[in-house]
Amino acid sequence: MEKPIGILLMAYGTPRSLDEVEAYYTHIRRGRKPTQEQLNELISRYEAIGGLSPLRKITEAQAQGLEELLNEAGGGYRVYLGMKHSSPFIADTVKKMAEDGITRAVGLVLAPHYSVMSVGTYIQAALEAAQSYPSLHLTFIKNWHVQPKYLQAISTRIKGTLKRFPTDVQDQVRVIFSAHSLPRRILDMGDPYPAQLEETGNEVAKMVPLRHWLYAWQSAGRTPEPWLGPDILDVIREEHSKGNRYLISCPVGFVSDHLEVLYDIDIECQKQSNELGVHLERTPMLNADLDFLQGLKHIIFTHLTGEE
Ligand code: FEC
Repeated sequence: MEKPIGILLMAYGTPRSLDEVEAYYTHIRRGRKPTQEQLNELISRYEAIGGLSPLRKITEAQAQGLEELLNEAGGGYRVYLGMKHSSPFIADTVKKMAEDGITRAVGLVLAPHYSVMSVGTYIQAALEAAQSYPSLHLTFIKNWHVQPKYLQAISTRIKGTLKRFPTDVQDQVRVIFSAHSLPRRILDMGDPYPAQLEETGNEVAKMVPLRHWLYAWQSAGRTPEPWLGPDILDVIREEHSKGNRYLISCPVGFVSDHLEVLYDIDIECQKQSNELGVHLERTPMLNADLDFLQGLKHIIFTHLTGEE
């Protein structure tokens, strides 16, 4: 029997319990332990969203759903999950693939936009691990921010979210497309990340179609160096000062419900909007919805047939 093609599906990862938060945070900080104050602050954010992030369960459902879709027309594909900051770590998953005898594999990160500091670090972790297994031929999909089914899935969710506003104000609603902020020094490296966020937003805006849309960065790290702006909280305040009272947050840089959406948008941005008297709604995340997973399947098939 022919060996299956392996799909190395890579995701951020999240702690399995509050006891694991310290190790997780230390890993994110590349081995530097957080202070007790930083740790308590992060734990309190997990508590505010119900104790833990749903990210792990959603990522697992995405992997399972994708494997089923890929194998719809017969077997031949096996999806392996590898996480950046929690187990199963990317390196362990690459090892497992090699031990299972996989010789051809495709790496795909569950984040649409490429930055050397985001997707680039996942690819680096996988490539480093793969060096020990020369029989494993591993190639990568670097970005998929304008893949039509992904854009369509976002557009559908914006149309649904617009209906939550009274009919007479729907043409005034402004959509804020956001992605995770990164240190501003990526701009000196000519990083494509900011341009890719705009490409996604502009394409979706054409599809819906939208009259008003803008861009923001969210969830900037708590480090002293400058991060990409404008921050979404400032954008909401700015829109309010211009008299705009109806906003949709569309966090296109993420695909799942998790801390950066459930806390940063649903709690922090919502609190500020309420105080200002702004009506803010958020588009539902793609999670393991079929329309999105069909898009991932398409991206993988296109990559494998060399059409990219
Ligand atoms: O739900 C969860 O448990 C996990 C949510 C989560 C996602 C996520 C995605 C991205 N991050 C990116 C970059 C950075 C950089 C730093 C950083 C720090 C954190 C911390 C937590 C955290 N991130 Fe994250 N990120 C998530 C969670 N992230 C918790 C630590 C506390 C804090 O700063 O809030 C700063 C590292 C440092 O201190 O040196 C940089 C990027 C993404 C989107 C792409 C991707 O998914 O990989 C970029 C989900």
